[in-house]
Amino acid sequence: MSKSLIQFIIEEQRHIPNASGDFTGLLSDIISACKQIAHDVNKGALIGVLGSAGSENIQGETQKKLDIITNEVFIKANEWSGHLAAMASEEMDDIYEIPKQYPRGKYLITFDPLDGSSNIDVNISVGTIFSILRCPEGVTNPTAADFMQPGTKQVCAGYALYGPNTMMVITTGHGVNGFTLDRDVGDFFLTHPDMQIPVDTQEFAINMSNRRYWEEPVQRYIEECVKGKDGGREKNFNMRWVASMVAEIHRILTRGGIFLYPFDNKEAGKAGKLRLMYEANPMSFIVEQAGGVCSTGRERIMELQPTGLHQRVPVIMGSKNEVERVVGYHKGA
Ligand code: AHM
Ligand code: MG
Repeated sequence: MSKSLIQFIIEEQRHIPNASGDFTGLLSDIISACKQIAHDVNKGALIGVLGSAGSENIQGETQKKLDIITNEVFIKANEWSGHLAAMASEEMDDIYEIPKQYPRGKYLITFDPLDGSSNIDVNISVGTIFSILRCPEGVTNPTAADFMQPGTKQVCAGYALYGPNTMMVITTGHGVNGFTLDRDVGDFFLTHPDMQIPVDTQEFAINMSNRRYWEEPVQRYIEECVKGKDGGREKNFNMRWVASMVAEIHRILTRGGIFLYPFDNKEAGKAGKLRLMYEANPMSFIVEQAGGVCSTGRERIMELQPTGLHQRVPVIMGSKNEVERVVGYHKGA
């Protein structure tokens, strides 16, 4: 039988001097949350969780019932055990302080409890994304400012994908490993060791309906992909758009590809759609660890100094040679 996710993490932590077991405990709570979310997503209409909640989040997006339920599940699974000092979620305006009755720990977590939730009512894959940071030394009552750490400071990042199989894919900075949930046993087992993104690809993912809002370098790149061999490229391209970043990045980790949610001028003051702390940074950590490249077009995503919990950034990530080509176009190559 292959390794369980917890066995894998414990063995990985043995190589870290003075590891206290806190991190393993935290991962175990995250796994419990993802198993519960997998259950709720899987039952869907049977337990009455589909549809809109009739509220909006801080970003003005309509919340689904499951956005709220899964946010609550994630918090309840993680607040009690003393591993976290605070949490921040895409679905909450401010940081979540650990309630006074529980001990506070040395980690911070940011998460998107149900990414791609516009897909939930149509029974298409969704996911949970998380990123773990260290709480700054000596801080016992963290504020949002303590979360403003660049992606290079992440201790761990991962996602759960609720698709035909439920999977968890994680990195702690030593490669990327994928685990599949065996529902009969109730545990995740290593099924996709050392995931690697091929450097070349013939598959791109972008929401083409935003085309008129993109900047020139992205217009040029996508135009070339669409024209393929008839437009100056050496190969033809295929396109995919699930509208679930987790599913999209999982496909890229599995068979390569380039994913773009680039800068657009659709709405003043927004630099694209995806959020640095909940989506761009954790996915960048995973993609880079699998040999991919992640950029805004102008900077490496993980080197950005965050300025706000819900900050949006342009995202271009995936197979190295294609991402580097788009970055080159931004430099005027
Ligand atoms: P969400 O966190 O509100 O679900 O939004 C993020 C999702 C990503 O998973 C996906 O890549 C993107 O939004 C899809 O956007 P669009 O609706 O433009 O296709
Ligand atoms: Mg999201």
